[in-house]
Amino acid sequence: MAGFDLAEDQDAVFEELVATAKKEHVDAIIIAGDLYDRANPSEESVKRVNQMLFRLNRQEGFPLLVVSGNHDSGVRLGTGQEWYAATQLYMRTTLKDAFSPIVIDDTQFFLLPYFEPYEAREVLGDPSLTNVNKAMQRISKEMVQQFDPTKKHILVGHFFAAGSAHSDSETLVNVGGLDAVAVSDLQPFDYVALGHLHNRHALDDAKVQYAGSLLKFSVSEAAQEKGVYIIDTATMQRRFVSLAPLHDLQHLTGSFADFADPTNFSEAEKEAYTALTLTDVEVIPNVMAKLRQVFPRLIGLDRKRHVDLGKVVQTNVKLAPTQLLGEFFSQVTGAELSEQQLTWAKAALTKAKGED
Ligand SMILES: [Mn+2]
Repeated sequence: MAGFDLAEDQDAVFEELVATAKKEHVDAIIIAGDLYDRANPSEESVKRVNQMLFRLNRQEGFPLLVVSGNHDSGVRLGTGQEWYAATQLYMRTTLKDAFSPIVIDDTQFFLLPYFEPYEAREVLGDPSLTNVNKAMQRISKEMVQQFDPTKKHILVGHFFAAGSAHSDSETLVNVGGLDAVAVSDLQPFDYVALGHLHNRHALDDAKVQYAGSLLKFSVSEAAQEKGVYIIDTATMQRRFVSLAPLHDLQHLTGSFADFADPTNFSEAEKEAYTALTLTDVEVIPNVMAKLRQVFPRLIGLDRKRHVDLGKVVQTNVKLAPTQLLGEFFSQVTGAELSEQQLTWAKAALTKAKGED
């Protein structure tokens, strides 16, 4: 993220996840994709993911229910899934394998990896499945036929779910060009555990839940609380358990003087991945280097826009250009032009006149 390697953060949150799973005595762990952020991940990433799966499944003894996401290569990830199943590492990476449920105790788990509409047309032999929503209606029907009425039924998926009301209008479910599954089509299941969106609050539904990412991966996620959901299959009630990151991700707004003074911040704040918005209007030489002395994990820096064009009032256009500029500047920023700024303005004006 922003050039920072998140390996130690991932390892730390993974340890918390393991501790939580042991403390809660979970019977299985769902991983709803993505496992990687690209189809061809680095050797280091492959090694790390394999170690995590090995730890959870072989060392801690948890059954795992895994589907691939849109960033994963289903083919690469799925290599070996037949023999992983021998130790209850259940992995599904292609649509055709999604229809036979995994049974653990009182529950049937339907593992549906990320899929494209063309796969649904191929696998189900139905050319009318032109988008993910239509495909999901059909997939859901197929899965319902596999329902054992004496068991609970959980769908594990990786897709964009939208709205709570189903509409026949395709435009409604293809928001922003994203093929979305209507939540109403998921109602046959007792619970739907989804991967894909980083925000666990992306959808508000009684039985459809995004887990959200384990870490904050962008400034837009700064306010989100990350963690895991514990599902009780007897009641289908879910409970969120937050996992604290090794380094938080924060977005702060203030003056350079405030940020440059390390005594204004706690150790945790200084160690956090930090995006700063400066309220200053002046040029600050070497600003990044200076702020990195306080916030070594600086991931972004911008300026608060002071200009408020709504404040511009009628102005006497017969004023000299520099006077006019000075008036405009003070109206929109609330500050006077400095000597330096006035010099720059004059130089620019001279140059512009010369070019005429
Ligand atoms: Mn995804």
